[in-house]
Amino acid sequence: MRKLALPAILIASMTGTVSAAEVEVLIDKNRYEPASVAVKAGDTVVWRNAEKRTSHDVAFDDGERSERMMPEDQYRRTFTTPGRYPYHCVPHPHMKGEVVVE
Ligand SMILES: [Cu+2]
Repeated sequence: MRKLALPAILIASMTGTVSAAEVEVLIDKNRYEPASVAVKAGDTVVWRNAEKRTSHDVAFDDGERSERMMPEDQYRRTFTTPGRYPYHCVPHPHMKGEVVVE
């Protein structure tokens, strides 16, 4: 049986060492879960509103802010600069979370 050569692009994707990760934060019962996540520079954090009927948002101290998220809505932010990124929910100020980028 003749052996087929793999396309170069497939080999590159199999051996690539640069792999940005995606980390999920659920929003449920008026909490971010987990409230604190640690990621590496280049990673993306995805917030998903898992409530049945409550809308939330994600508002960072640095000014970045999601749209109002209805149930099942998602918001994603990619972090390229190391640091601490605290955030809260504007309609529910007691809801707080933090992303630590290493
Ligand atoms: Cu909220």
